[in-house]
Amino acid sequence: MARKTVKPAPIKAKKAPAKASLSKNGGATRPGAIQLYYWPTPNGHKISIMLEELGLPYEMHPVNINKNEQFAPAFLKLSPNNRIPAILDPNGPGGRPISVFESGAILQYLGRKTGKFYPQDERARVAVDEWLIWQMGGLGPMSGQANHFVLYAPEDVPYGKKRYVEEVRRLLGVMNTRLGKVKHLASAYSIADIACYSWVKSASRHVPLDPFPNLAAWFARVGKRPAVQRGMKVGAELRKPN
Ligand SMILES: N[C@@H](CCC(=O)N[C@@H](CS)C(=O)NCC(=O)O)C(=O)O
Repeated sequence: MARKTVKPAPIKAKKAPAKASLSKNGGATRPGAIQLYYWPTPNGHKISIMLEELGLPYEMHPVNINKNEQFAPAFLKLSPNNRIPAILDPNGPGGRPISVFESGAILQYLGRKTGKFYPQDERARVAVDEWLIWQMGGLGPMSGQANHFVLYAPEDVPYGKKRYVEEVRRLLGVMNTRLGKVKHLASAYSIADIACYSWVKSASRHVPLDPFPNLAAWFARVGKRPAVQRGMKVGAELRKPN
């Protein structure tokens, strides 16, 4: 593992804004290290898993979304949608720095940069893109809404709970059917599997995986990968109460 957590974070919260600005290299302490702006959530885990899979040097900057740090002007320059994750790669195209927001775009960027987990063959790439976009537009947002209504909504909204939990169940069924035909979503292990893993884990809090044996087998198989285990642990300490 080539990760380092950089403290203090170069990001200041909305409520205590921002003399802080990001330097050209995003606050890198090691030359060339990818700067990961992150909180340990399912969307954050996609990128920590990918970086662990790639073995690239990276430095993690916590952006505490419980303290509104995602609204800090310095962070918005990297991630105008005020959401984690985002990365800054000091060695982007042409050897110049590049920042990327949106977890799907980050996975594709890192896949293209390294030639790993994102095949160049067009048919294989289309399959990866299909399941990646399926995760970005379906499994992620619907599981996020299910989490909201089941765990965090300030009032009990049975209709919201039912609507999103049932949609998550439907999506897990779609994945189960696919995984009855192929070992991984796009046949070979790819950024599509990386994108889905943390969201299936999250969804399994509301919808047990037992009725979906192909999905459960995939979840166990992917979860055994050492890089997935390391990626899921990145920043776990940040969640602990002070
Ligand atoms: N489509 C975005 C979604 C990112 C997202 O929703 N991130 C959450 C954490 S999982 C966040 O930053 N939430 C902060 C907020 O809601 O203000 C992506 O995939 O990068």
